[in-house]
Amino acid sequence: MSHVADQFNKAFKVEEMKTEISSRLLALERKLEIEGLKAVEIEKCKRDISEIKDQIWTAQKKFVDFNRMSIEDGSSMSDERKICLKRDIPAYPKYTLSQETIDYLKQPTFDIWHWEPNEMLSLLEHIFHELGLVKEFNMNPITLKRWLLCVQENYRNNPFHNFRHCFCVTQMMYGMVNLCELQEKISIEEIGTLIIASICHDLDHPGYNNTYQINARTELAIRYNDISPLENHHCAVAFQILSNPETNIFSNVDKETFKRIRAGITQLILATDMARHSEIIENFKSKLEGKFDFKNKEQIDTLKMVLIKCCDISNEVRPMEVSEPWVDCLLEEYFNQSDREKMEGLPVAPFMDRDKVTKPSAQIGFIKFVLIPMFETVSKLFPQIDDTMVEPLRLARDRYEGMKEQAPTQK
Ligand code: 0WF
Ligand code: ZN
Repeated sequence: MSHVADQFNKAFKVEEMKTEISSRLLALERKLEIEGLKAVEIEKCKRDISEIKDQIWTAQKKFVDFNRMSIEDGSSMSDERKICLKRDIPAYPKYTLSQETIDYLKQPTFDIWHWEPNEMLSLLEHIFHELGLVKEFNMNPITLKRWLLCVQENYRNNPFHNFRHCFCVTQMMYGMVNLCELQEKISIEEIGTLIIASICHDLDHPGYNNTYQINARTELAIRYNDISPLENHHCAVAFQILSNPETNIFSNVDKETFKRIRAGITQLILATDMARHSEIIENFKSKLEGKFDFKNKEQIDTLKMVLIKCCDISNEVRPMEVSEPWVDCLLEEYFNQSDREKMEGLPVAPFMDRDKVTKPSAQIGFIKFVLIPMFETVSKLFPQIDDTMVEPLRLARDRYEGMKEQAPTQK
C-alpha cells in the first residue's frame, strides 16, 4: 500500500511540476513573441526555454535523467526504464502519399522540414514497404506502425538530436540505397539493417555528447565504462523496444536471422561515434585498394558503417535552405552543453563555446576535412554520388567561405 502511495505521490509531484514549468514556459514564450526583446535577452529566454523543456522531458521520463546522475549524486544505478507506448496507432492517421512525394523521397534534395511528425512516420512506413522489408521479415504491418510510434516517442525534444534528425538520416540512407543501386549489390537483410540502424541510431539522445557524459561521470558513462556511452545507449534502447512483443517487428524471423540482424544493427549504431571516424574511414580505404568485393561480408560491413556515417552527418549535402537551419539547431545544442559545462566547472570544447564559434567557423573545417574527404572516398566506389552529393558539399564550403569573408567576426 505504501508503495502505491509513494508512486501516487511521485506522479502527483511530477504533474504539479509539469503544470508549473509549463506555465513558466508559456510565459517565457509569450514574452519572447510579444515584447521584441534585445538580442541578449532573447538568448537568455531561449536558454531558459530549453532548460524548462529539458525539465519537462525528464519529469515525463519517469525521473531518469542520464545527464544528471553521477557518482557524486550518490544515486544508485537505476533499473532499466520500461519502454511502452503512450498512444496507440489510431492516433496516427494514414496518409496517402502522392506519386510526386514518393519519387521526391528518394532524392537528397528532399525538404525534410516540410513534414509533421505523423507524416514522417507515414514516410518511414512507406520506405519499409517500398524496399520490401515488410515482406522479407514477414512483419505484421500493425506492429511496424507501433514500432515506429514507439521509436518516435523515444527521441527527445533536443534542438538537434531529435526525431527529425532520425528521419533525415533515414531518408538520406533511402536516397543512397537508390542512388548507389544497393539492392542489386547487397542482400535485402543488409538493406534492412541499414534502414533500421538509421532509424534507431540516436534513440533517447540526452542532448549532451560523449565528452560531457565522460567528464561529468554520468550514469551512462559509468554503465558503459566511457566507451561510446551514447551509442551503446541508443542501441540498448533500440533492443529494449524490440524486446516488447507489441513493438517487435522481428517477431516472425527465426533465431539465427535475428542474431545476425542484431549484430548488424549494433555494429552500425556503434559506428556512428565520431571518435571512431578515422579508424572506420581508413579501414574502408584499405578495402578500396583492391577490387571491392560485394560478396565479402567484412567488406560489406565496412561499407555499411561508412554509409551510416555519411548519412548521419550529411546535412550539408542538402540544399542550403534545408541544411542551414540544422547548423543553428546543432549550435543551440552545443551552447546548452557548454553553458552547463561552464556552470559545472568541466572542460569546454572551443567549437561549442558561444563566445568563440561562428556558423562559418563551425562548418568550413567540418566540410573541408571531414565531409568532402569521406564522400569523395565513397564516390570512388559509387561515382554516381559525385554530382548529387560531393558537388553540393563543395558549393556549401564555398558559400561558408564567402560568408566568412563578408563578416569575419559575426556570430
Ligand atoms: C557544427 C559542426 C557540425 N556541422 C555539421 O554539419 C554536423 C553534422 N553532424 N555534426 C555536425 N557538426 C555533428 C553532430 C554530432 C557529431 C557530428 N561541428 C563544429 C565542428 C563540427 O566541430 C569540430 C569538432 C572537432 C574538430 C573540428 C571541428
Ligand atoms: Zn545522428
